[in-house]
Amino acid sequence: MSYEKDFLEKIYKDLLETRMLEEKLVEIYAEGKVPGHIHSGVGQEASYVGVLATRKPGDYFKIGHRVIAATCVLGNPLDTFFGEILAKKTGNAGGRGGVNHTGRLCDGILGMSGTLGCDAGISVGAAMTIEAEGRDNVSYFFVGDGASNRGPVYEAMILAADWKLPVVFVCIDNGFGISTPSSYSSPKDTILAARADGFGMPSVVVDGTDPLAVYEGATKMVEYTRAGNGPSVIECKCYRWRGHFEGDQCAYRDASVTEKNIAERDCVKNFEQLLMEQGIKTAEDIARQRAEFDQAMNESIARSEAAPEMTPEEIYDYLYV
Ligand SMILES: Cc1ncc(C[n+]2csc(CCOP(=O)(O)OP(=O)(O)O)c2C)c(N)n1
Ligand SMILES: [Mg+2]
Repeated sequence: MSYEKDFLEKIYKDLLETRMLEEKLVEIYAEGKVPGHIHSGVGQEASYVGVLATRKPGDYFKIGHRVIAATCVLGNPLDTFFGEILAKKTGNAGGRGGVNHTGRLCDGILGMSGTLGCDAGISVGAAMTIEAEGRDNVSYFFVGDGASNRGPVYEAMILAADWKLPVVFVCIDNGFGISTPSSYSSPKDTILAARADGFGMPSVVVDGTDPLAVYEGATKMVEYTRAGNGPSVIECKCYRWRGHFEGDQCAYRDASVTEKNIAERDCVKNFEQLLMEQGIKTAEDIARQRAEFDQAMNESIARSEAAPEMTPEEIYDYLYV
């Protein structure tokens, strides 16, 4: 497939900013600025950016606990993003939730449950809204290889299939659910894709480190679902570069495999190479773009650090109606 320059530049911007945000989270966590924890999604960005490039206004999204920077691709401003991570009133959830709670309804980002997999039903509910209102939107449900094995995901899949609802189930196989290799938890090479046929859903399996391969595979599924044919499955194969959490020693995996993935499957580095080969960007353009976004992030972090925390009295706000 050939692409317009503008499209490639947009993909690069989303890819680069997602990477830089995920790296920044690691940095500020190491500096002791984050009161909660983070799950770094460095290395997995193309899986999100490629799928999200198929979106239209009015679509709904359930992201997850990793690659939360993808919410910024969808419109989450830097100040609400960092405000939430730094537990400030300016955050998406007023600083109550931290890493897992960067939802923003005005952008269609439905937030998430810390109880993984349960949100699948919310994505189905959002799809019911789309259907009731007769829109050609879709509801994207991102789920990890580990959480893909949970019962609520299958209840959601069968309901979406029976009612032909516009849900796109996106399985992000980053190789691990905490310390359990995905090859150990699934009897087949794929996870949701292997099971999709049982629900009467089409599926694609893509190299989740190649944004254009993800986009091409995702486009087939999203077009099918958007056209009213019912749900579909996209499975992105990528690799979790860092530990499950910051501080995880990763004693359960072979460091040379991780190093090989970082050296050969770096979606940002490989895409920069492509853009330079095609004469779309020079090394100087890339350095400038990186420096500008780094400055924007640092300014947002400084504003967020200066923002107020909620008061003890406000802790109970929004708990009861
Ligand atoms: C129902 C439930 N069980 C266990 C956990 C604890 N937990 C948090 S992240 C995680 C790993 C999930 O693995 P995967 O779905 O592959 O996502 P990844 O962390 O690799 O992005 C687990 C088990 C949880 N949050 N919810
Ligand atoms: Mg995983």
